[in-house]
Amino acid sequence: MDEAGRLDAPLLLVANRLPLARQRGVWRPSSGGLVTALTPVVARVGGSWVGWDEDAQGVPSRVEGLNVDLHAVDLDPALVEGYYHGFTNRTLWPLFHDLVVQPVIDRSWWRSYETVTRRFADKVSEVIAASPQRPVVWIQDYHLLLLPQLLRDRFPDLRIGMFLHTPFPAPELFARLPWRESLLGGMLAADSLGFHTTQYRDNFLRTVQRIIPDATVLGDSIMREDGRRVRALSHPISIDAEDFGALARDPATDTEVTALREQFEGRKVLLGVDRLDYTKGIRHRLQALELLLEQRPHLRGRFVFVQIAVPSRDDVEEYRRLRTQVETEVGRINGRFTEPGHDVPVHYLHRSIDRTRLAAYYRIADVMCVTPLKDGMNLVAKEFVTVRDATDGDGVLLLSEFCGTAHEFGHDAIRCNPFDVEGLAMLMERALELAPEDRRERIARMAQVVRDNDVFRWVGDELAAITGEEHPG
Ligand code: ADQ
Repeated sequence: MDEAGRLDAPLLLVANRLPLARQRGVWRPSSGGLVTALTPVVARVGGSWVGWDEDAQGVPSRVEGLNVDLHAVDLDPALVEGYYHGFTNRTLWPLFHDLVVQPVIDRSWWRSYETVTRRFADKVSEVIAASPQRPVVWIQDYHLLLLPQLLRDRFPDLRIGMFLHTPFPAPELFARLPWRESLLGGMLAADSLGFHTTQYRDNFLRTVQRIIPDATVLGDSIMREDGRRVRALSHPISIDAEDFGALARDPATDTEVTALREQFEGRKVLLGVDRLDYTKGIRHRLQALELLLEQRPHLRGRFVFVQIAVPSRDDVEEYRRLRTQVETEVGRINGRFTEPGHDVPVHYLHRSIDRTRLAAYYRIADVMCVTPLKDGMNLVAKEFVTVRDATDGDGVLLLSEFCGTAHEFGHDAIRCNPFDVEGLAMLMERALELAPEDRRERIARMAQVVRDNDVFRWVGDELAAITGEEHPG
């Protein structure tokens, strides 16, 4: 990399999906944590992106708003069933999130996972063959843990990095996977492995020590029998803070803010913004809210709770069940606590919203509730403090201690244990009553952390590690 952080070779990103959605026949960039993080990166760095798309044949090679060449991996529905709806979403995802639901072990899903990885390796090999210069390959996430090994077999000198967007679990949890050696072996063929926190990185290193006897762990490096050295590093992912600040101050956001303030006039606003995923703790949050309304009658009618839930993985049984449970709970709370002639206490939006509206919701929230049971990082918390710091400097972040963001924000957020529903209800009340001066100081400090560690720092650190140029510390 040169001094401006530019690579000496083209970047080839590999992720489960292409960052695309087709709306009314038009291809657009999609939303979600991984895409939110990588879009500003590709805007600066460019390169190619290999990923799966349901409509692989129809994917264009470029899409407006995305500065990458797109290469679609075509998978037939039976493979998607085993690989995506099965192994990644029902085995790895719950296992990597500390079993907040029980992972399912199914050998046919594993075979699909292996087959899909070969398909990815074929597509990546095609792109490499067509590239005038050998690219740097950067693989994203738990869908592709086996891919480094397949690529290393084909291109021994390829520079390969991998970043895990989820937590990495403790060794005794990882050990439950019947394919634990293969998965670790797949990962260890990369040159560098990135994790959100030192805790996940240390879990990984301990897992390697326990499961791969020929690997020697020295500090943050793993020495392989063939003499290769693999780095395992903590690189917390982040957002484009400058861009979010500008969005917060945009006149279009002001217009949305005015409308929302009118809608909720006279009431405080508690806000939740999540993918509709069982890891995000939405049910515990609603239960805490119900308890608060039950035990603190004087607060009724004085606040509203807004839950924005992006539809997610609705082909998977556990996610369909979660949706029904959440909607039942919202209905029950509103049924119990709505006074005739008055607004409901819970507003529930099951949809994706555009960035301007999202920023407007962040701006009107008195308390942002980010209470996952387990979350690799959580970008919503970072977006919230950035938006507020760029505007009125006010607001409170109620933050689960079980997400990566909690490691960075320390006690400037109101930290909670979301499993303790009663305690969560008490902290919601405390957050509603926090003194203005205290609120402002906390927001300012958290926003500073995000500014100092934005997404460009993350990508710079990741790419430097892959190319072997990272600076210590
Ligand atoms: P996610 O689980 O998707 O990401 P998160 O980090 O919170 O979780 O990112 C969600 C993104 O989607 C945010 O940028 C947010 O603004 C956006 N979003 C949420 N609700 C929305 C809505 N209703 N409409 C539109 N946009 C919405 C995974 C991991 C995380 C990790 C990221 C990045 O689970 O732990 O932080 O990847 O590594």
